[in-house]
Amino acid sequence: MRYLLALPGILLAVAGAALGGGPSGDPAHETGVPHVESIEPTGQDVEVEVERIVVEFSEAMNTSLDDVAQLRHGEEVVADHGTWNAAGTNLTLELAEHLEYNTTYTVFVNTTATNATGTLLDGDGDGIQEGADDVHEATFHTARPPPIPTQPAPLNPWIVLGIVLVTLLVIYAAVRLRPD
Ligand SMILES: [Ca+2]
Repeated sequence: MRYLLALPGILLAVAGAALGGGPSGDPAHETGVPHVESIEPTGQDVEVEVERIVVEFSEAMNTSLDDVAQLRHGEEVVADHGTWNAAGTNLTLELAEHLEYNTTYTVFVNTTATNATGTLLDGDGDGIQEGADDVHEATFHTARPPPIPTQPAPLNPWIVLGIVLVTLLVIYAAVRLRPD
């Protein structure tokens, strides 16, 4: 009986070990090979009023390069003005205008991006430098347009006329049938 009572606990312990006991999923990144840490915004329902895209790199980058990252809508490049933080790790793309509703945008980080010492970007973050194949891209989707407030439906003139006629008939009948 004691063993039976202990069984659920043993099963939980075994399941816990199976789920959590493996090696942690984050591959060790080679130091000195830059990769993209994060890109904001991300996900669905991004506000179209978003003013900037921020690309965070794992280390100080060569900030003198042009077009390190671009925001694209299909083949079209969205106009922006790129600025780096003092540490050279964050590239901010200030957008010239609002985005479109319900649209997928892609942030491309060019394979020509290098860190401050000239090492090319490991775009897919697998720790291996693969040259022109090592592109990094991330997508997000903008929110749907807000619903247009619906006007109350105008009254059908035939229904209005019908109501008026019926009312007049009722009044007429009431007057005619009134006992003297
Ligand atoms: Ca790679």
